[in-house]
Amino acid sequence: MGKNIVQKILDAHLVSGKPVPGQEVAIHIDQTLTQDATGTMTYLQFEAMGLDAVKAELAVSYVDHNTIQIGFENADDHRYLQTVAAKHGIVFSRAGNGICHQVHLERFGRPGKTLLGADSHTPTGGGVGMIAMGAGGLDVAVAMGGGPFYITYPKVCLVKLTGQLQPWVSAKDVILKMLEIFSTKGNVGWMFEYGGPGVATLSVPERATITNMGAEMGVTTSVFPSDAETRRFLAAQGREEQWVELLPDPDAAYDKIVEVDLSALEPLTAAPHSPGNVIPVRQVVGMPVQQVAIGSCTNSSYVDMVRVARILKGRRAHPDVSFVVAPGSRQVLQMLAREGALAGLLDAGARIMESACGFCIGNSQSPQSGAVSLRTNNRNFEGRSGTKDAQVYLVSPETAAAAVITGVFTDPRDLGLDYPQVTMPDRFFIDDSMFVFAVEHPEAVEVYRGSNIGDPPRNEPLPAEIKGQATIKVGDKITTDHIMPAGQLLKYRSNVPKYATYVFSPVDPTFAERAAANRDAGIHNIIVAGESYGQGSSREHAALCPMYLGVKAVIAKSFERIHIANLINFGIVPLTFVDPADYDRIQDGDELVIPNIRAILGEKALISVENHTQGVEIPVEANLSERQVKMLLAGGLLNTVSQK
Ligand code: MIC
Ligand code: SF4
Repeated sequence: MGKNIVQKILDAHLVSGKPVPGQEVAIHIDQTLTQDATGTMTYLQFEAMGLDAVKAELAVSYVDHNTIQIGFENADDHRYLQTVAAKHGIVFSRAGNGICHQVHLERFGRPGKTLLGADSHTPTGGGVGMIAMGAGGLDVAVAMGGGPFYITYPKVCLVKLTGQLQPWVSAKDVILKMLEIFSTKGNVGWMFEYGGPGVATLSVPERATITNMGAEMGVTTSVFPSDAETRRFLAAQGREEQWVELLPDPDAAYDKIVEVDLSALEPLTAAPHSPGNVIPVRQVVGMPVQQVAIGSCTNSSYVDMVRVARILKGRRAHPDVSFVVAPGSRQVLQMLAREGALAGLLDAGARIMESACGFCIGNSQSPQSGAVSLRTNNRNFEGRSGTKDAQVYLVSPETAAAAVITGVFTDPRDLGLDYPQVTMPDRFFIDDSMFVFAVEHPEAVEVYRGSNIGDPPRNEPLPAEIKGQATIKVGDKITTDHIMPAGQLLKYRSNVPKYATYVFSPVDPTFAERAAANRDAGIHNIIVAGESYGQGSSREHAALCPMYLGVKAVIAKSFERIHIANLINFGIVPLTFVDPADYDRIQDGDELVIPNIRAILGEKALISVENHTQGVEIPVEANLSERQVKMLLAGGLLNTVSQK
């Protein structure tokens, strides 16, 4: 039988394992990327593992998250990143060059290749026909050193696109429609492959908007074919020779097929506080809006920005709306500046931000209390904007621009304007001077370590039994932003003891102190959670910092892919309730014992959790590969790699 695109790329990169859905396989990684917020820990771990030169074809280190630089911490981290990159042969993308996913797509994304990134939106690269996946920094460090990446061989869903987008409806509405269909949970173990006649109507940046937000559904990644449109994009980026055609075989099979008629879509929005709360814009028309923020790795391409500029041409931002624009890359910003669209945005009253993550990660532009904020980014988790009671709605650039003019939620089709026809240019403005490529004498480079940078902490081997407390019990869909918030705290990413004092602070500000006290008294901490634990970001700090506080196990109804891998990488045992109803048989603070865990972990048998407070025994299971069991016994990946 023929192969689909996912199978073609994965099978060409298979290192070991059987390409059967549900089985663990090892995949060779061609390219890696990191950003500064995950990057410092990635490279510290790369160094701690004793890995020397980079073996991946290409490794790029971006600085895009922590560019606020209030205090010395961010700038010190940037210097560490630049020097460690120079020493090991990593391409360094300087602050100001743009958001990692946007820039990587522009300058390095290649059809048919694999990309592993220490950021959950790495699947943006699927827009150009690569298998691009997010992972924790430790996994990226291993891949940089030439080691394989382990995934569950995916089930593949074909998303058959038909028809054509109508004026004022754009790629963001396609992915919001997908989120309406699939929601943010229950998709672990799947990859999405886009196909059908509608594909040819979408440019690569539009495709990238769609694959970017696949992350919100929890799929491992999403991929588009590499076709004539892909070739046109690469040619416009001066890289046509890197094009290869990549289509499914005519008799390719899929585990599921869904059809989305592009012609039938309308402007959509994800209402607070989940990207899965999708409703039509027309349901909220008229709601006053206090902030509009356009940018992020989802919607900050040249076409997105020019379209907004054209819609706003000759118009002004409503006086009640704070209007923020962050072009996704220096390339986009330079083109806007050279072609005059930037002046148009300024005329309209835009507050132009650096080409960086900025408002998306809540480290700037927090809206006023209780504000309705329309944003073109991909996540609207409660408090992520930096304002706990803000109401963040995720929208397309068109819907965002409409609200800038009117000051209220507006279906852009009701503006009564002609839809500005903006197409991808035949040639982008290319200037790679903000990259630092290989230096001449890497051995002579001295790695700079500011006082904010500490050694990555290591776990101890798994104890014979876990004996402690349900230190916290949380509900469904707990995101890594709940576990380890970012925003203003981002500057502590390289300083685990400090950052760890904020674990679970949005949910229970007493957690970190209680957990540390337990740890110091020899009491193990156990987290109890509902469905889909660990949604969202790839940040390994959501496992690393709890590990530092003495968390030994998480018992949940279900886990998200990247987070469960991070827990195992740091030696925290992920356990799943056999009967989800047993979640109700553990209360906050209960005394729990998991006897003999070390001996039975690899036996694929049921594991019993004794709840001494309630006097019950609860069966749980650990679905682990042999490799994962070894890692947990050793107390994490860092210990197993160093043992080798
Ligand atoms: C995010 O969008 O949540 C982030 C910030 O980019 C994270 C990475 C991080 O926490 O550093 C992600 O998506 O993985
Ligand atoms: Fe940056 Fe936001 Fe994209 Fe994360 S989702 S990489 S914070 S722009």
